[in-house]
Amino acid sequence: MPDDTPLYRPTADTQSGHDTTDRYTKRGVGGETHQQAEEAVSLTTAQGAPISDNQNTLRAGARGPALMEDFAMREKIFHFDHERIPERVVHARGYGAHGYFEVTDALAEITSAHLFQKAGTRVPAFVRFSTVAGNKGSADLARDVRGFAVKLYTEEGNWDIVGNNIPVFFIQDPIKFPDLIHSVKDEPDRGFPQAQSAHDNFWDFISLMPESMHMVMWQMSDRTIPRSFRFMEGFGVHSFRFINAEGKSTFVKFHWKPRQGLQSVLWDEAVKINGADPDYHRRDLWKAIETGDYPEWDLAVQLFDDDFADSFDFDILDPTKIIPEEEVPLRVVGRLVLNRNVDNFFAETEQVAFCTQNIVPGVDFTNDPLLQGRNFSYLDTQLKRLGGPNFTHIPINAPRCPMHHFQQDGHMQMHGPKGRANYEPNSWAKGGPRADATRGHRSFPEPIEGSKRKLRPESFADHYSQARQFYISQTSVEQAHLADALVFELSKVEAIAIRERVVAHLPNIDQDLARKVADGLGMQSMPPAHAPAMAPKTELPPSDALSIIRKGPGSFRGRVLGVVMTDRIEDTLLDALIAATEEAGGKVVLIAPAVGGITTIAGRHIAAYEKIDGAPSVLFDAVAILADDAGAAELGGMHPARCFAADALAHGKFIALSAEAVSLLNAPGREPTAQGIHILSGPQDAPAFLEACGALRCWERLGG
Ligand code: HDD
Repeated sequence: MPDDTPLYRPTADTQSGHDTTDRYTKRGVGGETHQQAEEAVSLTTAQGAPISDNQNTLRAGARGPALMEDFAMREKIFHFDHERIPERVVHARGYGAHGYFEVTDALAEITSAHLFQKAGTRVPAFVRFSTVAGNKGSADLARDVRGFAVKLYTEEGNWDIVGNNIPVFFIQDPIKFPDLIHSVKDEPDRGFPQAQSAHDNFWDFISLMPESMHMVMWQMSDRTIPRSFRFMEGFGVHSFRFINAEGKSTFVKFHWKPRQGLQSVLWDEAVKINGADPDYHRRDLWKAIETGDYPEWDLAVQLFDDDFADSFDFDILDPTKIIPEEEVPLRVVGRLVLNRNVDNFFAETEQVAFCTQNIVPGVDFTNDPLLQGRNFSYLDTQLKRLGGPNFTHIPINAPRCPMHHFQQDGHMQMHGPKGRANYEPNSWAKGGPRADATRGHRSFPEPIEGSKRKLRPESFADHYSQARQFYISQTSVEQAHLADALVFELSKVEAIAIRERVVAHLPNIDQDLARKVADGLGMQSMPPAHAPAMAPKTELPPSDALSIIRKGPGSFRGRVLGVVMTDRIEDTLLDALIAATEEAGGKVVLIAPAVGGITTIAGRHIAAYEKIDGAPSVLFDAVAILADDAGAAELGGMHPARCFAADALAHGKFIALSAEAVSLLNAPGREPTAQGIHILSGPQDAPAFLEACGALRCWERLGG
């Protein structure tokens, strides 16, 4: 029977030739429009069959049922239904980029690693930064440790340095890792809080684990609210070994030092950034790379021998301890440059599989128990997450050097080995690869003796000395932030006994810190100090290397100036600010009451990057407000503009104002004559303002 229902056939407007340029590149911040027009190609199924209609499911009659025979629709929905893979159990939220690692100082006498034989050797690298506790969709500015995982694609296999932005860890034994992570993640009965340690379960666990106290000091410092991935250090944490051609072992610790300098945000900024731009860190890295401002890190090593290890105050196998830079100096041996964003987030950043046991000849493990446990865990987790043993076939995980082995089959096998030999030894003419005693990885033949027991060595028993050393190494501003962070976190803990148990550890670190936290919590009396397993040493000297502020960059390079502008502003002033910022190696983001932009006094139209509501001052390293009297009045009538100014002031930002914009700071509690505020009388004042911005924050205004 003819089906005479009138047909309306919706079609997609995908090929109509609209010029949909990228919001970001459109604005000329840099880079080229990367969505070049592609030659039209036919849409096909995954099996390659061309598809005639991508808008309508096959139907029996115009208003009849859908037919399961529509293989194109079924394949599309089937694939969609299976798009998600399990997120990482920790470090689920992360962001990656490609680059390279270049050796700047050969280490041939220390390690036989091919990579380090001569200066100038370059290998491709992929780095993934992450938070630890939050789920994949959590906000970037959670107070949390940051993962700093580096994969080096060397000529002798992939070498993964799976580190953090903190050089120590919470626990000494891997058997406690599931407990640590369970405690910090959302509580199982209620499913919250997400991505934060400020809750009972975490602090309950911590209060019962004195070995975590050193890490807790780092965690409560501004290290866990970095301004950007670009401004963080990275650490391999454990002691590893380098082995040279003669088989001699040297202990080594790895440090990544950002050439951009260190920088963190204030807690109040972190809270607000999470609302204004939950993708702040990933956007920052993506933008920097997209605009050619490639972040770089030096790789520095601390090298030491058995004699130092034996004489060191602590056990070099204990991952809750650092070796102060003053005791074993850093030697810079290479640089890491990130210069290419991923093409596809899932294929690369999500599927990348880091494994601590990925090392190369010339590098070896130590008996750090945490490292030994990690070597099991990472391989195991990839099986679950990536679905089978062939995850090394995924391009981001595949070595860039030749590999030959007899492994075969399994889910998603991508290799097609040829020939008959799939075992070794064999006697076939083309018998395949053989172990190579000369080039192959050799473990350091460390003599091992002792009885098989579950124990924790005595040399791991000092839990407070380095916690104290960290605390006394901070500037007074940083010490105050650390105490405030403890007060904040413990104020979210409901069980008073847990609060008290945490505070009871603090006198073993520093009496003053303990008092500040107890007062901040409004405790009636100080709980008795926890009895330490080993008396803390109070004589460890402060180390400048442990402070962020003492390692500031002293330059505005790589930083961002937010400029609020209104109609009728002076062209020369705006141009001078932009020029001075670029001269200093920074970038400008233009903000206006409407995103369409403003018209200058000379009649020039200038497009804005942001509407003021979407660009609070917490997103910028320094700010400027350019307005004439009418513009200042317009801004004064806008709540977001008033908050912009008030926050910039409260957060110690360097602020530049046109003379007329001063009125925006003229309110009770706002002091336009305070330090760090530059009133620009003309374009000639712009360079001095940018020079001042190199200090990044006017600590004096914050009482520092
Ligand atoms: Fe871990 C992921 C760093 C202890 C078990 N870890 C993971 C990542 C980083 C670290 C950066 C994310 C890698 C990526 O971006 O994909 N982990 C550390 C550091 C530790 C540490 C610096 C202490 C020094 N981890 C640790 C222990 C265990 C694990 C003790 C288990 C016994 N870590 C894992 C894991 C993860 C992981 C479950 C989750 C996803 C993955 O491995 O690939 O296996």
